[in-house]
Amino acid sequence: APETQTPDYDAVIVGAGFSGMYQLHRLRQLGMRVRVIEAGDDVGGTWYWNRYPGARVDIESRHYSYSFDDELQQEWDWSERYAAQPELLDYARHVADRFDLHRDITFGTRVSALDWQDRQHAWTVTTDSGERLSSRFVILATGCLSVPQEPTFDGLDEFRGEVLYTSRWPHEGVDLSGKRVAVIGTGSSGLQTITAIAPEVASLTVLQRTPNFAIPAHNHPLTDDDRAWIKENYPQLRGQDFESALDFYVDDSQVLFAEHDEAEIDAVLEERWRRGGLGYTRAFADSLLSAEANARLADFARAKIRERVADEKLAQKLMPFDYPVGAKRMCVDTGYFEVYNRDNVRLIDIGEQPIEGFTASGIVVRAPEGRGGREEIDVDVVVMATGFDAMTGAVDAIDITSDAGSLRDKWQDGPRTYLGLMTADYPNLFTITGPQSPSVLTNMMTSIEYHVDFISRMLEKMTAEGTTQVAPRPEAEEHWVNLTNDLGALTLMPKAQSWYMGANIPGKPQALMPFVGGSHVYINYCEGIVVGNYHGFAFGKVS
Ligand code: NA7
Repeated sequence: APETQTPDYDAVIVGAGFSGMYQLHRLRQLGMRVRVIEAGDDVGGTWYWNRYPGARVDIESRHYSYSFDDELQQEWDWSERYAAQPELLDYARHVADRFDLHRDITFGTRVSALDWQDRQHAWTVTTDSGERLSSRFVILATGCLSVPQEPTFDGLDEFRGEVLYTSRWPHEGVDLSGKRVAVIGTGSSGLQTITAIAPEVASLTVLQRTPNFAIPAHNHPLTDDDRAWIKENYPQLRGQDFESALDFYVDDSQVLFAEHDEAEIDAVLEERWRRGGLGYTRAFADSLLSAEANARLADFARAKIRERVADEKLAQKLMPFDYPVGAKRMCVDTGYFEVYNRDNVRLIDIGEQPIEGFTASGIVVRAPEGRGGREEIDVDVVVMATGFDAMTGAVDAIDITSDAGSLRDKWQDGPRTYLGLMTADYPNLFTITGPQSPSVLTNMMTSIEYHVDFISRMLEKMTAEGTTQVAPRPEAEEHWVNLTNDLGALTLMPKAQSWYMGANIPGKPQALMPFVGGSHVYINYCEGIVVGNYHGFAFGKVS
């Protein structure tokens, strides 16, 4: 083909979750020719795949929903304070119908490779169905928690029961009632699954590697009055979200721990606990900076576990001691700890009783201390709630190449980006909520909308100017990488073996992946860059 040929598309978007859907809508508004390629058979991303029992968003729906269209937010009724997965999937489908998105989405197809053609200023996009197409821009809307971690265990292949992953839950046909079930993993997915299934299964064995902090959700159905209030106040609520450190308003404290007198501290924490949810760590301005402040938050949360679990030894096992609150993703629960007061539920701390492997009929763990030998736990179903290759996993899953070589090689010691949006030497390639942006610490919806708008504004400017290529300048990227790492090092975040650090994936480089300076700071920084005529980005034209 002649080298001056116009690419097939102006933009290819990878993924039709909440990022890809909104990005498609925005680029259509600019009159661009867009194709979305989605691995699943429907829209919804996270909420398409993660259908396990009890799956629910842990940020209130009035924050965790699109703000970009007032009619959309006025017409949609949330049934609960925190929407459950089926309702979120319905919402995604509603948005797709409302904006007629389906016609530009290819479902059931994965992008396997992206190769930059420097002379044409276009990407060659290869899919797993063998299709090849060319596109001026590629936008990875592939999600931060979308590539499951599937740990291997000795003998797993021999196990004759069912193995289910929370992250790839079957669309139908699962009935756990009356079955003997084991759950491996006690992150958000594990906690939600355990809480939901405990009352219906015959027996539930929870295999816990690391206990988690969980803050009550205080979920409840919304009344008509609640909904009317939310709809009336959306303009103000959304405005507050975009100005908040977490991209959802939780009344961030501006007061340092040391500025409180002793009597106030418990009252402050009790008040945060009463409100519930992820705003707990915003109780002090320095909760994630001061070890002393953090220790107090941790003590308080542990005391709550003690109150909720009847057996003191069991409560002790459920308490996190080894890492700061917030340095691993906190969970938001609806009766999790109380589950352990049930007769049909057993906790196995795999620090004490490591998993030795599987047999045809169950899991083998080391026997409890003092007893020697091994113990076999017979189960019908094993649920793996073992997490994801976070932030970089979905980017690295695609073979991305340019004249500079492979992006996997460039990122082998950890991600290198400018603003979490682009990476030097790979022009016209964007990551929505990419590594080194604040996203996984924030309300994804707001973070997504900000990134989509940023990208769309940039492409609009390029179209107006007739430029065909953009990439970060290496020195701008270097600066951003250093800034992100330096900020991270000031916090308590590196003190946990977390997926934020890449620590959950064997062999993954250890680097704090999110930008921890707060979303409000990040947005202001990015807006400064826009005002500075996209400082740090270099634009070019096909010659
Ligand atoms: P998470 O938070 O990564 O949780 C995964 C859990 O699985 C966690 O408790 C892990 O223990 C455990 N795990 C992982 N691998 C193993 C092996 N090999 N053996 C035993 N236990 C293991 O994922 P989730 O899906 O729960 O939540 C992801 C995000 O979704 C969440 O943070 C919210 O943002 C929503 P570990 O802590 O690594 O010791």
